[in-house]
Amino acid sequence: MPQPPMPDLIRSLLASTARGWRGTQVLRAVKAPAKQLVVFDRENDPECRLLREVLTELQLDALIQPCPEGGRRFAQKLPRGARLPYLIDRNEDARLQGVRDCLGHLLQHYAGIGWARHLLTSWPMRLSSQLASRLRGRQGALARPSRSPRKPLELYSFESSPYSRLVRERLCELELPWVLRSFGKEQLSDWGPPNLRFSLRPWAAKPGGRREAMLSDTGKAQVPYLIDPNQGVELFESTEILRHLDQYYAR
Ligand SMILES: N[C@@H](CCC(=O)N[C@@H](CS)C(=O)NCC(=O)O)C(=O)O
Repeated sequence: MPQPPMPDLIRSLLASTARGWRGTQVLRAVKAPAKQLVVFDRENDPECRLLREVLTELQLDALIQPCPEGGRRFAQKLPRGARLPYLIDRNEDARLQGVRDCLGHLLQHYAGIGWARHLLTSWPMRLSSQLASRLRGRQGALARPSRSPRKPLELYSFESSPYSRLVRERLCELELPWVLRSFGKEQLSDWGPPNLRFSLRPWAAKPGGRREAMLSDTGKAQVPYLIDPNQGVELFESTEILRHLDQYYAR
């Protein structure tokens, strides 16, 4: 299977390393809200990254509405001058902007640890997230001409996944709405690539977990995994997913 260009992959790996691989492990799988969370997001924005890391760590799904620089598709739905990330939580009738308020809301309402937002938005967090953004350059930051899909796409991903980041960047540049299916590691033996788990024993998915469900549906537990209901396809490999997005949605 063709791999993404090595320099690109290495810079993605370094970006995750700059963040200490936050957004990898599910720290507390919280109860899914009845109504889907909506996040207006820019993939390469340092503050948006801090919010997405917490989505992975709480195993929360969300509809992502990308707002790259120069993009209008979703940005025009925001109130004038609103800051990213921008979170809509219809369960609590809440609209929050900026990472402190968005994180405070998620951590308080879904995990009961609102106080943690001070830690998670402290200057070392912000600085290392800025470094991660620098390492990715302008990827995932600028809008490119695209066709709007009829239905949102669906992507299984966890925040630090170096391969999934490449796909998320393209979704952002093309302003394609997508539902994040949070696929953080559910146990220590999930760490590592799909064919080389960092575990001495034969790997088994966590019973009742998301890897177990994906394995039984598709025969694999791997991300990125894209479902495109508009084209009726389900794809696993990052290079194939990027090709698909360019073919059907880039202008
Ligand atoms: N060749 C694949 C590699 C994908 C890959 O290694 N994904 C890792 C995460 S970055 C994975 O699925 N690990 C197993 C897991 O998380 O359970 C691609 O280009 O998409």
